[in-house]
Order: sequence, then structure tokens, then C-alpha cells
Amino acid sequence: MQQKLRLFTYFRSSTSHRIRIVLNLKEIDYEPKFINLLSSEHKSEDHSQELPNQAVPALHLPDGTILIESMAIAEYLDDVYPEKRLLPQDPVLKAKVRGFCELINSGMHPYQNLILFEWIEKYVEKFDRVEFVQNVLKSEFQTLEKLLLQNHGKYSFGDEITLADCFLVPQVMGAIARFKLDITLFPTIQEVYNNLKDLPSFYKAQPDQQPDFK
Ligand SMILES: N[C@@H](CCC(=O)N[C@@H](CS)C(=O)NCC(=O)O)C(=O)O
Repeated sequence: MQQKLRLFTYFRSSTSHRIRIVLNLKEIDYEPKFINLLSSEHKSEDHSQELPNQAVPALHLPDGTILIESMAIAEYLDDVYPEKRLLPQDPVLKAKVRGFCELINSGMHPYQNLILFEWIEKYVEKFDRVEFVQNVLKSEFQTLEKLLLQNHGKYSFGDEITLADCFLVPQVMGAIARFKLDITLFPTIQEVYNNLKDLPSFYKAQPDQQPDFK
């Protein structure tokens, strides 16, 4: 019988990366289940029950409940493991942190998803994934820079780690590695990112530290 939380994850998936950071920050023991997106494992019949939205991350609870969508999974973990809170209690600050996360989750991430590339490539002959994502994300990174200028301390919102940091680091790391983002164009993002990326919970969660890394 399943004892621990089980995380369906892929090393390069930035949405899985967010949840790996949350689990590490809260020191929650979990069992990773590796799903290779490039070989379309998430779409296979074998995983149709386990991954109802054909995407990672999914978190399986020991009682058989399946949670999907990284924002919902992170909120669940913050509610059930409230030590080291990641969403502030103050309603205004909480809304600001959630807004920052959503900018990344809904405003940026969907443009860099495999499923979108595969659809575009059906209709457009010469499609350069890297150039497309770079152009789309440019203005969103400017918004992130503006928000961080207003709110940052050592981390995205002051000197305490929040969920904003768990969303920021995977977004920036992926944009540098996969989409050749020049991070020096965004000095505040760069500063906050540098303060976070080598902290143990963040380092342990990064793509090249995962057993399925290739
Ligand atoms: N908004 C969802 C997105 C989940 C998602 O799109 N995950 C990507 C990996 S980062 C995926 O599995 N994509 C599969 C595909 O594009 O076919 C979340 O935050 O969990």
C-alpha cells in the first residue's frame, strides 16, 4: 500500500520543479515517479488514470486522492504542512504573492509547453521554439522585474521565502537553460534568483539533481 506522498515529475518540467522545491522546504518525504514527457509517457494508456490531465506534476495522496495543477498542489501542501508557511497570512500580501505566481503559471508557462509547440508545428512550417518563447516571454519578464523592484528583499517578497520564490526559480532556470534568456537584462530578478538558487531546498530540486536527468 502507498505510504508516502507520490509525486509524478519530470526533471525538466518547471511545474514539477516548483513542487519539488515546496516539498523540500517543508521537509516532506515523498516518492518520486518519473514520467518522460519527451517520449510521451504522460499520454500513454498506462498513465491515463494516474495523470488525468496528461501532464505533470500530479500528487497522489496515500488515500488514493489525486491532485493536479501545481498551484493547487502547493496550496494543499501549505495548508496541510503549515510549518514554514509559503503563503502569507496577511490577505493583501497573500494576494500579491499569488498574483506573482499566477503571472508565471498562467501568463508565461503555457507558452513554453510541449503541447502548444506540437499544435503550432502542425500549422506552421518554419517554427523556431526558442525564438518564439524568447519573444513571448520578454514582456512578462519585464513585469516580473517591475514587481520584484517594488517588493523584493533578499527574496521575492521581503526576506522570507514565499511561494513566489518557488515559482520564480524554475521559471528563470528553465528560461536560461532552454530558451537562452539573458538574465542580465533583469538585474532584480538576477539578484533574487542568485540569492535563492543555491539554498539546499532549491539546489536539491533543480533539474540536473534529479535521478531522471539526461
Ligand atoms: N498549469 C499546470 C500545467 C501542467 C503542465 O502543463 N505541465 C507540463 C510540464 S511543465 C506538461 O506536463 N506538459 C505536457 C505536454 O505539454 O504535453 C501546472 O501548473 O501544473
